[in-house]
Amino acid sequence: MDPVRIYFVGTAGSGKSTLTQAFKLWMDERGLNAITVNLDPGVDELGYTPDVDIRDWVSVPQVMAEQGLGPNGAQIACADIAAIQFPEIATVIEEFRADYVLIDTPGQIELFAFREASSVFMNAFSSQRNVIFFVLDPAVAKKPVGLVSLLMLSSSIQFRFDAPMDIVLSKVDLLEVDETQEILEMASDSYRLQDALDQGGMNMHAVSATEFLRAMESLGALKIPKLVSSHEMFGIEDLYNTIQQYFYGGEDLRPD
Ligand SMILES: Nc1nc2c(ncn2[C@@H]2O[C@H](COP(=O)(O)OP(=O)(O)OP(=O)(O)O)[C@@H](O)[C@H]2O)c(=O)[nH]1
Ligand SMILES: [Mg+2]
Repeated sequence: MDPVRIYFVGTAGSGKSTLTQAFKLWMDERGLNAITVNLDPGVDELGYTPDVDIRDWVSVPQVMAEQGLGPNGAQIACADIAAIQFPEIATVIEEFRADYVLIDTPGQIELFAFREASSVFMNAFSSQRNVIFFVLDPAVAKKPVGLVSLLMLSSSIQFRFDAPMDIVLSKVDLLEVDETQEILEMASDSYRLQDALDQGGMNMHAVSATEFLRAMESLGALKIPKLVSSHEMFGIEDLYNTIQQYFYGGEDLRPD
């Protein structure tokens, strides 16, 4: 069967790489055939050894040295160079014949969210079985204004890619139970989010703000986040079950 590609996308430091690693460990322990792919040409220390690493084709330090660019310019140049290499990288990934391809995306989310390279990557494969997990950093998400910004970012990613997407609240081990509960409520209910913004001193009773939040809700940008702690290996099964529902009608394909 065609592999499922699972993209972990989120703002810098939200926990993408740690979750990629934890997911791989979880799958290995259950005899599932998964590989990891690093798509960040600028990362220095990943914390794990990916099976396929974009830095073997193009890397930020190399482009900075060769083209005399600063780190941000080099990131963009790398994305464009990488786009040319993606057919070859996709072939390498497909040669693993894995059932699950876990894809760790760049810390600078705009490289994935806004540049053409990410669509080129997704379309480089022979099948289109993709799922996106948008990772919320609890340090940002626990403030209502921060949460709205993250959900807007997640909507722009949903708008751009034709793939099922779920919201994941990472590092829940760092949150108190009531903080987690509050984020769950705000992220899935525009009235609750509006109240929280009001209490934070934002004038969210303006008609435009109300309409904006309702529009986000009706577009499906507000949904209950999945809770995960990679450090405690918590919530990974829930993500796995979500994937099974999208692609296998809920059937669990774990070996007996
Ligand atoms: N307590 C706790 N910390 C976590 C967890 N997951 C990640 N972290 C920490 O959060 C920090 C960032 O994690 P990364 O996995 O590197 O995040 P990232 O999104 O890959 O970061 P960039 O690639 O730089 O954008 C690290 O210090 C991790 O140890 C978790 O489940 N619990
Ligand atoms: Mg990372």
